[in-house]
Amino acid sequence: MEKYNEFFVFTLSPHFELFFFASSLQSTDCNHNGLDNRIDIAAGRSRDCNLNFVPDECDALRPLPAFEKPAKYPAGAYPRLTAVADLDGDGALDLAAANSDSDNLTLLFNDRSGGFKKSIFLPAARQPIFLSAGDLDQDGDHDLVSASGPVAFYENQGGGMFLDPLPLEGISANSNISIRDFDRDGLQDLAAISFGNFVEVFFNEGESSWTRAGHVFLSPDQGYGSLASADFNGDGLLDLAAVTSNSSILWVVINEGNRGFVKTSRF
Ligand SMILES: [Ca+2]
Ligand SMILES: [Ca+2]
Ligand SMILES: [Ca+2]
Ligand SMILES: [Ca+2]
Repeated sequence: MEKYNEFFVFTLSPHFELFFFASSLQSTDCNHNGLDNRIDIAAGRSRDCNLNFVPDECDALRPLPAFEKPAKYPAGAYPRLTAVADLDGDGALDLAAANSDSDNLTLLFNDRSGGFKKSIFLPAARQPIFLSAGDLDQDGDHDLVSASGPVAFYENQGGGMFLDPLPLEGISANSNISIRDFDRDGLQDLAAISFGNFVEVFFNEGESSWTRAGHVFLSPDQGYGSLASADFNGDGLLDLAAVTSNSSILWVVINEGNRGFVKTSRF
């Protein structure tokens, strides 16, 4: 399999930002027919196929977004998934990547001028593939968690300085890890797909203590998994959507409260 050892980061052209700035100042009668854009559309004088409240004839005049040439930053061997979070607490989003063949992480701190500072490398647990960011120890900064196989915790000491990986005993994952507060107790929990194709949720009890719950079997199809969390049924509790690489099914796993989850639908 082809390996990559560089990050490519695309940034929007400053001309695009200028365009948005200019467009915010322009008349709301973009086609100059004497009617405000919204009235124009509501009256049926103009069509608005993309529902952006701008007559389609004006959309056609808009330039397409332009991207600068990609910037390249060194990474380790076979970088896999990335996490995006403000790791050094300066208010700008940073990047981290899991390098599965060099057993390390690459950190790229945002230089706040459209680029990133020099790559920093951290030792990692064995063959990290998945990487997520979240404040697992409730001290206000984003920590990192890597998988697959053993799940490891990288404590942010502040300012983007991380401790060496600490295995999270009893937790394994064959997917990305969703870090959210699933039981709404103020502590960030972990959800992942296990090697047996179960959705597992590990509830954070504080002080590096975890309770395993939400043991929901997906299907016999093995393979890397991927999870996303959101409140799909609008009851205020975060639910999960799950897929595995050897299946063509998207599962929705509903959070029933009291740390209970149930598989409800497949697509
Ligand atoms: Ca930052
Ligand atoms: Ca933290
Ligand atoms: Ca929680
Ligand atoms: Ca819900």
